[in-house]
Amino acid sequence: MASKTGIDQLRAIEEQFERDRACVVDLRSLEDIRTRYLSRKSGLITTQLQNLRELPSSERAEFGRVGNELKTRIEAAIETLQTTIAEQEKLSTLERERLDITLPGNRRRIGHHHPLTIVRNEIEEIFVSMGYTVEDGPEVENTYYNFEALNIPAGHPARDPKDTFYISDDLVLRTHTSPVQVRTMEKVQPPVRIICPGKVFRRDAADATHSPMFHQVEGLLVDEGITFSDLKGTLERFHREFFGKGTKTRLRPSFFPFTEPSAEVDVSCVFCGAAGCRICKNTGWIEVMGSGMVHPNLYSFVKYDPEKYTGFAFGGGIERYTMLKYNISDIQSFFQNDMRFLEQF
Ligand code: 2U9
Repeated sequence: MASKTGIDQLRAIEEQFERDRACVVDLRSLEDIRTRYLSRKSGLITTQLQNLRELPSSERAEFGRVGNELKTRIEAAIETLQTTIAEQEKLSTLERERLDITLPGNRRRIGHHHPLTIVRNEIEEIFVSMGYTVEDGPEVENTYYNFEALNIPAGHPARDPKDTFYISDDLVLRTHTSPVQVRTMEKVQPPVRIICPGKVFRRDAADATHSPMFHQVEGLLVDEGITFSDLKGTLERFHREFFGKGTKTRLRPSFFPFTEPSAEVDVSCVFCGAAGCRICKNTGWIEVMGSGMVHPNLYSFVKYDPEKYTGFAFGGGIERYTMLKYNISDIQSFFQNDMRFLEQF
């Protein structure tokens, strides 16, 4: 019969183990009791079994059997707990990270170009295909470039402060993109073939056809032997590309300080095909641009030889071209940022 005390101690360890295992809640606390009972050096079972040698030989066999059975039960219980807790932890991780794949996704709104940008790009592409480059310049401009060098001297009615935003006596918000052409001509000798799109500013009250800021595109071609028919051919080609093959272009005499002769430019009505409608006021024609041969006075400002070179220029509003292309009746729609309008493009 084994020593009562040794066996009792094993029973006490077993009872303690039962209490401890009821408190195990996760893999960490499980590891704690594994160490507490089974650690090679200091585990309660291990140290008990090491006492075997100190027992009288008659008790050793039973103590060893009972102790080893207890060790096996504790190992098995810890293994079972390990499997159960690992399974529970896996389930709770899955629950925590559960995805509801039936939820609708977050739809990304894909950005797109503003209608004015679409038309500006299209105009640029057409002129680039004809050998033009696109030039840019300051929106706050010196009166020299905005007026003087364009044959609009001091005192000219076109400089009236009721039409122009003056920042100081000699600084304005540019009223056209023509200063970009002057700046380019100062830098390069002919041949020059450029278009200048960009913002311009005029003191106009906002209504369906006017805005104090709008966009212009102006063009300039200077070389030897350039004639009025080159101007007409260029504008005809541009309008056919922009509005469609059947579009006709017509020039009517006009006046601008920077061109001589000057001409208003009409296209055959894009709405009725020149049959006559409300938009073209039954004329069959719609005015889209101004144009002319570069005034010889301008060449002296940029040191071009007026005996050697001639050139043509033209200018139109990008808003106007966009309104005609997309049948938009109010220029203010471009600036109101109403998604119901913008999403159509
Ligand atoms: C240089 C020489 C000549 C540009 C031109 C026009 C005629 C014209 C208006 C049309 C409608 C502006 O948007 S609008 O209000 N433009 O009528 N512009 S010729 O002539 C130039 C430009 C630069 C050096």
